[in-house]
Amino acid sequence: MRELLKNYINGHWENGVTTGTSENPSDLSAPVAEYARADARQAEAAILAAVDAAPGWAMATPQRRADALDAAGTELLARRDELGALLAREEGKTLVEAVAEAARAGQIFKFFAGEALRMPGERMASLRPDVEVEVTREPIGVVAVIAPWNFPFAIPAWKIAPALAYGNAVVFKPAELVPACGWALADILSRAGLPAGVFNLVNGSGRQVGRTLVESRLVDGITFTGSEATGAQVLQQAAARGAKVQLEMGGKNPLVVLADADLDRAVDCALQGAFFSTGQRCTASSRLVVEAKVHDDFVARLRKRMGQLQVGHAEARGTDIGPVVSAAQLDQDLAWLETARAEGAELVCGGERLERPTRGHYMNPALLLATPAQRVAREEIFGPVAAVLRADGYEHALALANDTPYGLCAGICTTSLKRASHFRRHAQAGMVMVNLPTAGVDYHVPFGGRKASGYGPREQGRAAVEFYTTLKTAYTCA
Ligand code: TXE
Repeated sequence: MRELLKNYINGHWENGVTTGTSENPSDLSAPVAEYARADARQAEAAILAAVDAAPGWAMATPQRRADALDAAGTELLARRDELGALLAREEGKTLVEAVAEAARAGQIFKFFAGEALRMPGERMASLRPDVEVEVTREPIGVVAVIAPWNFPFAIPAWKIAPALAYGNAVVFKPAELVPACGWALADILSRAGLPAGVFNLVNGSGRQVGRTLVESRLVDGITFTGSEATGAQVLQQAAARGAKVQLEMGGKNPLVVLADADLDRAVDCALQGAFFSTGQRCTASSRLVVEAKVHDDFVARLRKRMGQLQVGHAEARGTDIGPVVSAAQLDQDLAWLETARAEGAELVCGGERLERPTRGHYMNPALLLATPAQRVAREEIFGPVAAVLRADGYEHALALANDTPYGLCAGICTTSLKRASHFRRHAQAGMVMVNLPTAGVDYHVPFGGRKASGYGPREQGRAAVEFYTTLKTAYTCA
């Protein structure tokens, strides 16, 4: 019998109310782990543990916080290969991508270990004589971390690390498809020198565990990444009780390709941005807006490169694109291709379910020629599917790029400094890329979007301080 992966509540490993199995999307005959599923009562116990631990952690010295985060970062980095293999097995991204993500999570903990020592503040002269004003930041208290499945190490890391660095206690709920990665992170944090209750893990359903975290009056802040529909519910419930909330909900990110672009580079950006990580990235380049003069050439070159991609087992050498994460997600991706056909979009290539030596959720990346009003050009698919839109010229391309309810990331491929600068200023997105894929970001700068892509302060980098702290203005008369 394999070890049951347990929940971590108040410094103890606990069984759940039921158990679940975590699947391997590359090989359905080789499940990843059995794990303990918590219910609402256990989620409440984790919240109470965090409430008890929060004041002590808030007053812990910056050095103590930094040391704990540094220890977690060191272990993540040292074990990147093994953790990457676990991530590839459970989520299906390739080994190369998965090892890089495990390392990224380690680097994020290291970054916030440093930030723990740099809690910002200001001291000013008052408008009144003999009075001084001091503006400081304090932790918000108990933070619920509700995470998605597509980056099971990096996204929890960029939420948990700043929460702890700035003195908050955490209750972490991973997505149901990736409980073993969530457990591995908790296992590392359980050895990092945190007092009991400062960090808690509860695996379980969104409806029970997630909802309990969102509705509890004892939770001061909720940081969520996931679908727009769930995000909207989280926002409503959190707002109803006045909790602080931060949401990241995906995108339909345009990559504009102008006629003056280095076309090979543009094709690289599109290939990497749209299809790597099986297209399961909120920053995926899912709308390719191509100037008419190079449209056909670009599509032909991209199609050729797509034909060379190896779709296969996430852990196999030479695999470029791993499987889709789950049966439901694969069905959803294939249903989108039906919608595309019904709407009149033209399938250039791909889009078939694939058989491989092991039974898994394999799919050939798909390229569509679409028009702006079609749903495949407007809604997030979250799979290896990209839609090409034809633009008459730069102004039209910019208008198409901005014609979306989302605003996470926007990219442009051009050799014109003038166009690149104009696009940087006028793209309605939280992040802009020039001659780069829309996916692939640094961890020391803000991450997040506008419009339907996000709500609340930005994540990552120094901007993270905004969500995880609250300001205090103190006046002192000598
Ligand atoms: O997301 P959910 P799912 C998109 C993508 C995908 C779709 C569904 O299109 O096909 O969302 O994926 C928890 N109260 N993205 O079902 O439901 C849930 O358990 C509190 C885009 O995984 O939004 C999980 O931990 N929590 C995306 C987290 O919320 C609840 C990344 C996200 O789950 C809850 C992932 C509730 N009522 C999916 N219901 C991106 N933006 O990158 C669920 N949860």
